[in-house]
Amino acid sequence: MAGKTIYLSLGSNIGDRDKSLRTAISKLGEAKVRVTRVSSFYETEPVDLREQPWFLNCVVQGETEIPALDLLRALREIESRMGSKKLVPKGPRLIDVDILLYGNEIIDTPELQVPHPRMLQRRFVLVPLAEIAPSLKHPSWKATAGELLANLSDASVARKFEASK
Ligand code: PH2
Ligand code: MG
Ligand code: MG
Repeated sequence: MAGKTIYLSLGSNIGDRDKSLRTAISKLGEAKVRVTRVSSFYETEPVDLREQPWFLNCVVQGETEIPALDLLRALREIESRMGSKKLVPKGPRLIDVDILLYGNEIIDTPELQVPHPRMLQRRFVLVPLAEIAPSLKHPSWKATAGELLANLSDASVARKFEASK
């Protein structure tokens, strides 16, 4: 069975952010995700709730056979096993793994909305997404990821992160 191509957004703004992103990526197999591409890591200015530390964000492309809601639960499992706690909505966290796209599907349930409803307004999502999939175009979008980024009005900062070795 051919799997669905999925895109995930990963973020961390507490503790060793770089390590947390790498650990979460290495655990995606536990959620039955085969990782096919990983973007660079970007240091990004917090949006929505602005009074919090800057994030490290990246986007992962993968393939999976499991249904979207099972995937969501498996990703939550990874977050909580890593010790991540969401104390404040949109606030600081050790690791956040969000589903951006699940194939060409549109999902609109209380628990899960795909495409992620705010993804096209967010530089911290579109910069890494356009890096690994510039010509990606979901059927509900007017343009490709690269074109949407070129026309994005979000003025928040997203700069490439160079890990200290
Ligand atoms: N996540 C949020 C809220 N704000 N800002 C940035 N830069 N990166 C994030 O991952 C992020 C955010 C809620 O999940
Ligand atoms: Mg999030
Ligand atoms: Mg989340």
